Amino acid sequence: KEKGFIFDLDGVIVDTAKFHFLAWKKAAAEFNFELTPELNEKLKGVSRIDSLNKILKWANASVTNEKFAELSSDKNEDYLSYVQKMTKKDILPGVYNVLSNLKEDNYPMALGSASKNASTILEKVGLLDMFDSIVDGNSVRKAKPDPEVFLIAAKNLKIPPKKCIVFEDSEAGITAANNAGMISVGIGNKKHLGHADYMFDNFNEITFDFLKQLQPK
Ligand code: B16
Ligand code: MG
Repeated sequence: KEKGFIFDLDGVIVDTAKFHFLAWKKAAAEFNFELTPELNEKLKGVSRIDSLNKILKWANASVTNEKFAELSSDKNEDYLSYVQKMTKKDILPGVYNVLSNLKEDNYPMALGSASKNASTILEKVGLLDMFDSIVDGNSVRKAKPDPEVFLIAAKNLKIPPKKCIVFEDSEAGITAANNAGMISVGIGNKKHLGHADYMFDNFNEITFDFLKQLQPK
């Protein structure tokens, strides 16, 4: 195939942002900081360690290395307790259709996520088999907006970066896709995604014909 498709996870395939929010809110309460939905927006697409560093900065708090590790592991345990309850009902609107159409036509597909829990989540919602490659927080050193995650995905798919299409819901993720020289498709909140090549509210708005005719920039 001449094109490859790369999907972000949180905010594109599933809405796990609400679980990250609940878990970070609980962790932040330990140092008496109230995490608001507005601040939570800034944690989307950001790694676990960078997220905790940001929250501590907002709270003007500092903790020992030991406490830092404990907060981050407690947060993850709490987050995973929500993830355990996920089913295919948690797949965002229109996503299953797009994935299965692309799969039926043998387009190479990869996941490009900052999460270390990506495979667990895909397994829970029954989408693990859809992807030819899973590039996640365990295989990447440089976080979005660095293009590393998407460049590794393209390499694994054996498709040149400029022939890859990236679906992203975060500002840093669209910047990463653009930095990789790929075609960027923003999903969701238009306010933070003005730099995307294309923009949609959700996957119900994306037709298979549109994806087939997409050309490199
Ligand atoms: P974990 P994405 C990101 O996923 C989330 O948007 C972000 O909020 C989270 O902190 C990050 O994954 C790390 O997740 O703690 O599970 O390793 O949007 O890149 O799929
Ligand atoms: Mg995301």
